[in-house]
Amino acid sequence: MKPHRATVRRSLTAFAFGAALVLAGTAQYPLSASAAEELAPLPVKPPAPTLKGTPNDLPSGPNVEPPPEKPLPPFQAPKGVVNVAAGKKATTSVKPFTGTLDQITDGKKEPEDDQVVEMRKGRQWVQVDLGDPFRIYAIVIWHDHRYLQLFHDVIVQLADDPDFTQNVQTIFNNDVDNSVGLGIGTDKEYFETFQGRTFDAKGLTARYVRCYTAGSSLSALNVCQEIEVYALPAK
Ligand SMILES: [Ca+2]
Repeated sequence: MKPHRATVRRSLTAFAFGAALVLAGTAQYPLSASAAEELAPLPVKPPAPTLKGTPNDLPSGPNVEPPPEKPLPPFQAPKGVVNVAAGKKATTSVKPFTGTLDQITDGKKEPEDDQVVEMRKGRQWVQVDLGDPFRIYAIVIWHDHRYLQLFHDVIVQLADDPDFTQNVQTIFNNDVDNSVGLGIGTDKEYFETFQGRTFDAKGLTARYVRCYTAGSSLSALNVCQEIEVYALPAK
């Protein structure tokens, strides 16, 4: 008995669909990066560079990156990421004595004295509550680019709770002697320019972002101008 014409058509359709799946399967990995998450330069609006110039006696050493001679190339992140930290609530380990907490996420990071939030010396942190969990690809932090300097014990962490006890993930740590007590860091100290510093968060999901510092090569005080968090909604 001959198969009904509709049955043949269905079989052919099923075969074609199956073949398409096989083809898609073989190309899955290159496609997932380019189609699902096509990369684009991070949409950062950098501030103006400082006019104060480069000092002659900059610190150096095996754990110090030399200052960049030209602007760094833009960080590549999935197309569509936005700064989800803009206008969000910031908190600090100690009340700032200069500036206010809303300045951490107000979008302003020019090399001007009234755009730097200052806290007392010691190990301090600045934290942003994104309000919801996000898939975070990049965190850009400007501590203080008025003067070229190294910030000590820079540790950038993500977590699910404001006390940093749940799902804590460290994405940068240059505390090489574990003076902060969060583990030995293997990242280098870096000179901060007008580009701030971009930390690769690799698409990790979190609601809270925290950054520690313990002074800089110029001052024992702790400072922060802006924290930007480029992310997509959590899946
Ligand atoms: Ca600011």
